[in-house]
This record gives sequence, C-alpha cells and structure tokens, in this order.
Amino acid sequence: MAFELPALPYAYDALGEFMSAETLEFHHDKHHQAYVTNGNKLLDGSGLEGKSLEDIVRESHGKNAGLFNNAGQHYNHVHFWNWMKPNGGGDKLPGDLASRIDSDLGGFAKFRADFINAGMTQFGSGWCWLAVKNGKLEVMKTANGENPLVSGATPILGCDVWEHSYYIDYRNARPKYLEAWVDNLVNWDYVAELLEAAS
Ligand code: MN3
Repeated sequence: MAFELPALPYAYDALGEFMSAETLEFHHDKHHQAYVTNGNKLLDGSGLEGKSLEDIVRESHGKNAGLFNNAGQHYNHVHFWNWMKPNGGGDKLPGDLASRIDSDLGGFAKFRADFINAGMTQFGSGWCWLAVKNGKLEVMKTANGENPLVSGATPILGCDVWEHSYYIDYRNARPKYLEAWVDNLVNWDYVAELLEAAS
C-alpha cells in the first residue's frame, strides 16, 4: 500500500512550550512528508508494494537501504505523533502498563531514567524505545530510521532524538527535551493500547 501522511492528531500549537508549532510544522509537514514521498518512489517496483507497513520495514531491512530508511521513518513518525498529546506525560499510567513496568523494568522511576538515558546515549540520529520482546518490556535505542521491529520486538513507545525533533525548542539540550517529553507529552493511553495489541 502506498504511504500517506496522516494529519497530526492535535493542533500545531497544542503541545505548547514543550514542542512548538514551528517544530511540528517542519517535522510533520516537511520531514515526515519527505519520508512518505521518497518511500513511495522507492516502494514502486520493490516487490513489497502489497505488504503492510510493518512487513515492508522488516523485509526491506538489510536488503533495500533506501526503502528501509524511508519506510522505517514513516512507521516511526506515524506512531510518534500519537505517542504525544497535550497535557500528557507524568507517572499516572493505565493499570496494566504500570504493573508491567514494575515487574519487567524495576518500576516507573527506573524506567524513566533508563529511557531518557537510552535517548541521551544514542550517538547521532536515532530513537529510544519501550518495546515488547518475547513477552517482556525492554528499553532499547536504535540509529537513524531503525526501530525494534527489525530485532523481532514490537515498539509501544518511541522518542525521536534526531535534531530536527528538538533543535528549534531546546537547541542542543537533548536531555532537557527527553525529560520534558516523558514528563509532559507522552500519551500513556496509546502506549497501553499498543501493549495490549502486542500481548
Ligand atoms: Mn523525526
């Protein structure tokens, strides 16, 4: 199926000081649109045209770098917009998600620190993740357009640490961006929904 740019699920200025309208306009309208446009050009004739987005990501990995980079980033950003919401973040998590973070990751405070650390220590462009692998939650990080799908895991939360995601609002302060993101933006209901689907 051809890739399509989804509309943002909130207004451009809905995330306030934590992610500005200017960042969202560039990030969604220019960067994500470019992954869609270039991905569609590379999908055409690849032999993967009829596949789901997830399968295109998995099956192009290691075989068709151009398609993989754009399809991976399309998948990552489709979810990224939904991983945020106005007045999100914090430590009030839906019940099952909270108990799984307690049992698999040593509690919310440890998860928060490990997730932020994964984003801070991703050298260069990439993502930090909360994913389900073999039935257990794991914190991961990946470079560029990669995501946990390529290591047999299902991502349920991911933060974009490419500079285009934070440089307008936070300049070079990636740790401040990650802290603000977890504490004020995460849509935990969407994370819980993906956890349930992955279980
Ligand atoms: Mn991005």
